[in-house]
Amino acid sequence: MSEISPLQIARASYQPHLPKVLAKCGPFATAKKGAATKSVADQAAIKKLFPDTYGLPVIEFTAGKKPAKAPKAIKVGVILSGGQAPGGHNVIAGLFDGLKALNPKNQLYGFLGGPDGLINGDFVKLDAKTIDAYRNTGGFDMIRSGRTKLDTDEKFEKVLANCKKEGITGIVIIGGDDSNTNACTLAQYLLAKKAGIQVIGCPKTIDGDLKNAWIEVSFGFDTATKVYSELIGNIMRDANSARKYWHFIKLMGRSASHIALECALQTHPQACIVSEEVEAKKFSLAKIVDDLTKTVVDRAKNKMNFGVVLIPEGLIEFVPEIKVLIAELNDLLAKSEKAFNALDTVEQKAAFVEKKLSKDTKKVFASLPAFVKAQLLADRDAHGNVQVSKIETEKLLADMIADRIKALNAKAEKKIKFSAQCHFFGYEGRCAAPSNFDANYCYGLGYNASALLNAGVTGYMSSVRNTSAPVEQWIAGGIPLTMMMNMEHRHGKDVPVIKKALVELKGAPFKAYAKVRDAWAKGIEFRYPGPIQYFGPSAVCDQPTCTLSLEHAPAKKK
Ligand code: FBP
Repeated sequence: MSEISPLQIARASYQPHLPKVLAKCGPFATAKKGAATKSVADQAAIKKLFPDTYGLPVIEFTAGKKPAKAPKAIKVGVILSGGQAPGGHNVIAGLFDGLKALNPKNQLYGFLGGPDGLINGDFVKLDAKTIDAYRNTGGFDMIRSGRTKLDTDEKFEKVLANCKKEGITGIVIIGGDDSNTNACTLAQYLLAKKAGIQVIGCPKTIDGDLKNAWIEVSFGFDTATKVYSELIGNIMRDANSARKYWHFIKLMGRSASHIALECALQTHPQACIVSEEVEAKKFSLAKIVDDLTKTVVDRAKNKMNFGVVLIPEGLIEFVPEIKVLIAELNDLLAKSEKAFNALDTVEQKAAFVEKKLSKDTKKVFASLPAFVKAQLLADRDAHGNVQVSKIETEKLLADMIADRIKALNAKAEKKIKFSAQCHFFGYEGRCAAPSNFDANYCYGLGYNASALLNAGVTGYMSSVRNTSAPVEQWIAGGIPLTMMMNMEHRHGKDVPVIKKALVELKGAPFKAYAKVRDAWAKGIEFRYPGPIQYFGPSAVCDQPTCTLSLEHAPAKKK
């Protein structure tokens, strides 16, 4: 094991707080069941696909008593699925502690490398020593993660066989919307097979797009946005000190702009593009560049040749004409894969696709700089989609603005100075040591999963709610996975999936930003959140995100 830093040593002894009911009754809390539920949309189709798990009630844990005799010992498997998010280890630690509180003989199996571990039967038995080494640490390195989908009967059969072999009767899947969609399908499959194996999901993703009326936030969002906001604040100080650069900062978030918006609310940049607004208002790339150029020019008139622009990673796919271009390219590359891959240079590849694109799209493609063309033509992900994190949107915008300024300067007497620096913040935040919020939230989600297993239910997502209040007031329970599902058209087929939560233009976080953005564009209203604090006054250490506070602000008394 490598040397442990002083902070890690101090942090290892942090005991996360649990929602009151779990702190008091442990995993023996009573599962109070509400009324039957329905899916967010497409009820008939979802009911047909999930006959055994559709309509399950919402669960809220209330006081319960430890039985005189410990429940029968069980074996449970856990996987981490998808992109890393701060707090994953604490979910496992909470689950481990909950299982041991139920019966010290309970065993937790960590399946390695995500879903692949479950499919291939590749696991480690997690013991107290291993768990202790990872408490309150970032990363997923305890059992690693993977992006393989658990989506076919063939894979489910292998999972079932591996569980049967080991005598595992519970599976906890820690993942995002896709992984929890798969958890829902697996739960239905195992019920139909009368396998006696429960499946519980836990909401993970820094992107913050796995949320709804019942799941207030996915874990990792709090820590990751705090890390990015610290870095953005540092850059703002630098920008305001040197007064010579415009910084273009792309922020992770595969589709939704929650991360960029949260960071904007924390730091007050000159501009933050919100992809959902771009799509709703059909802003073209030219319009986005024109608006940003105007901000640059207006500030230059006031001798402010500096500023900060935040750009969500998924932007490119929300710009209408580029969306069409990407769709055409995806189709084309899927159909002509062999011929395309046989070409050696990017120029040859670009010429090849240009011949096959529709008239308008060809113009759009031709207007893009060579490096973006190359990135758009690069390898697709496992699902045949362009990998947005590899497209340098920040550089694209900076270059296009530079061209506009050059054209203006050619005609103007007084020249505008414009010099850009580009950044991409993503991986920097995904494995940070979890903030107190994420440390508590994740531990609670894991511990709560053990209570759901004890309650004998399957097809649920572990839920900890009321999270903008102090931890003691958090509410523990379970939400039926089918409740979050709807039908979506993906890769030519209608499939059941958990509905992704994009930024809502009528939602409080976007409205809060829209109200102040013009003032931020003109002035120097930077806010410096500083680094995450793990020890110290609660006002500094336990701040929830602006997004959570705004979305779940307690109703004002009239
Ligand atoms: P999840 O949705 O799996 O949590 O992953 C989110 C994310 O961090 C995105 O923000 C980003 O686009 C993507 O993962 C990057 O994926 P990879 O780790 O495969 O490069």
